[in-house]
Amino acid sequence: MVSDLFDPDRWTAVTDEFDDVTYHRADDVPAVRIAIDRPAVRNAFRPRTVDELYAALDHARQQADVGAVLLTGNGPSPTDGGWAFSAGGDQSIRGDSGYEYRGDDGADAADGTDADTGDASLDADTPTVGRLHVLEVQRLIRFMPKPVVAVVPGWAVGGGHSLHVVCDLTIASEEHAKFLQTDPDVASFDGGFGSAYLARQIGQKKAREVFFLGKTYDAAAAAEMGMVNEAVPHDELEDVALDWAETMTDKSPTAMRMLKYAFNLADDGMVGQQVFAGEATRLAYMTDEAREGRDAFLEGRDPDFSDVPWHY
Ligand code: S0N
Repeated sequence: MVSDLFDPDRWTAVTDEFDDVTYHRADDVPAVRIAIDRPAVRNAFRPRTVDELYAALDHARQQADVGAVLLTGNGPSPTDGGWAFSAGGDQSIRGDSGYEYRGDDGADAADGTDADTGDASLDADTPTVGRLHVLEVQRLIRFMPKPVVAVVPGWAVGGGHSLHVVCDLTIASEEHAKFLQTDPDVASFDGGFGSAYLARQIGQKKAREVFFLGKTYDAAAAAEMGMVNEAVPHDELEDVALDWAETMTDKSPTAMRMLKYAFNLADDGMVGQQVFAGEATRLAYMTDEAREGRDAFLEGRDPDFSDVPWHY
């Protein structure tokens, strides 16, 4: 079962090759749903989960006919019925230098490869360096040229909280969503988007409160603070999220892309400029002026830009 909130009549699986993530495409909206599928541990992510999230998000990024991504967590928990977006990094496999592949569940596959990675070079005797590669997922969400909506049915905690922060929009369950930063409790700290970008959203005092006091906020409080766009009844969560996707994907793809990068630009420094400028260059390549520059080079002649107006 994917999720009690998931309507199987509206979605088709893109792949069933993942273990920790489900990935579906909507039948009537150009949107995808990517969900962490470890509800028994509040959708905490292990390295495999992060790899699969990255693969699904990167696939969605490259689909020219997909205009919005819904990122969520499946539920409820088979153990106690609890709901979660994600409780962050799986503490049971956190090593001394990060989230290590080695020994993440202690199991090797029958063919001798690591059961969690499928990588023959990573076995229990191979020293590994931990990676915080969830940051690569954060960057993919940040730079993806289409909106990503965090659909929060329950707990968003630690690195799971950071994931919702970096998404373009957040919609949350009125009854079950809870937002909590435990990073300083487990000697972890997201000094990037999870904290600094959160401060952009809710202000410095409130962001410091989230991390320094570690209070739990419900969806209404999180919406009041400005880190959640809307709190909706639990049973309607995914329907409303899909409505949002439909609304956004009816709009101009170019305008949506340029707006996302424009919103990012002020906070992303030279990288933000690079991403925004890359899109400007892509648009410029579509003009007669660019075609003339290219053709003149290929034809070994001087370019003739005399017909190109100097816009004012
Ligand atoms: C989520 C909490 C508050 C839920 O409490 P609740 O409802 O009482 O349920 P529990 O009984 O506690 O949990 C149910 C089962 O789920 C397991 N579980 C929950 N969270 C995790 C987890 N993170 N890892 C492993 N297992 C988890 C419980 O153990 C329980 O299992 P059973 O039934 O077998 O006992 C509560 O569970 C809680 O506080 N969880 C821990 C939250 C936490 O501290 N997360 C880690 C925070 N740190 C990170 O996420 C890493 C940071 C990181 O990735 C990063 C680093 C650098 C830069 C950026 C980042 C980034 O944040 O992205």
